[in-house]
Amino acid sequence: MNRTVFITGASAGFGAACARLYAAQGDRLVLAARREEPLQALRKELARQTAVHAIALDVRRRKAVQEAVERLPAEFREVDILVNNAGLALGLEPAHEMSLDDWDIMVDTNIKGLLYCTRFILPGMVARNRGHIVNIGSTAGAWPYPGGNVYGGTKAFVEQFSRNLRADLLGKQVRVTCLAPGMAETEFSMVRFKGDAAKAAQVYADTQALTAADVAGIVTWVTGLPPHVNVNTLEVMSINQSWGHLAVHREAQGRE
Ligand code: NDP
Ligand code: 8X3
Repeated sequence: MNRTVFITGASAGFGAACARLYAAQGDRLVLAARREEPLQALRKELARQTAVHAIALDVRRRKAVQEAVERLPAEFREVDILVNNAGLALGLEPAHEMSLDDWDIMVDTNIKGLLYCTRFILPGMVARNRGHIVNIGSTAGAWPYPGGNVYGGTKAFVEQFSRNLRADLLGKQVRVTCLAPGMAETEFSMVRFKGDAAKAAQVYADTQALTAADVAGIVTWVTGLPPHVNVNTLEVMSINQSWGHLAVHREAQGRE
């Protein structure tokens, strides 16, 4: 489609799946993530289909994000679509046991990293009066669960920030969407459980979760709608996932 798409967290999961779908549509790609090896492998794979610029980038580093955007080669400079996807959960312990370092990393990546990418790319979109930002939220931003403490909090931020961007951008042809998926099988749980493959596998055992390709299909769909149509917030789950009832503590259960 000849658009320029900037995808953060493109080395795995949703980001890599989005890259593959946009490449198949003929869009130009800017792919960003920390790990060079998977990023370069993806760049090589997709370079057969489209123009690809890969950047080893930690979105938590404000200056590095600024330089990455300012130094985009001319062909990639006019970003039409920003997929703010880089993010992670770390740990599933209750708040009083969680690592403060892990909380910092989630806030720095899921909130501040997303802000840096937005703030450096958005002015160009406004100047061109053309663009679409897709922020990847989560069902965890709306529905609390034990151990979701700060991760869910960061995703609630993503949803409200997305709405506030819409408020600021009224009158401009720049769209903003918050896509909030539920459980999806990617490297997400391996990261959350710090490489414990057995624990990660349990999350997806005996069920069909969303796939990265499912989520990428939705991202490419919302960005392919007519330019006057803005999907504000979209929550998506596997048919196999739903809400639990509210928890009640009972003395008879002997819980402290
Ligand atoms: P993956 O772990 O498979 O992919 C996460 C991506 O984010 C990787 O490419 C990783 O690359 C990148 N990333 C992490 N930290 C940074 C950083 N500091 N700078 C740049 N890139 C970074 O997970 P998913 O694809 O599942 O997750 C993508 C997004 O979707 C996240 O925001 C996640 O919170 C959200 N999400 C996931 C759900 C799920 O169940 N899987 C459901 C709902 C939302 P690298 O390590 O190379 O930097
Ligand atoms: C990822 C989905 O339910 O593990 O955002 O928080 S969940």
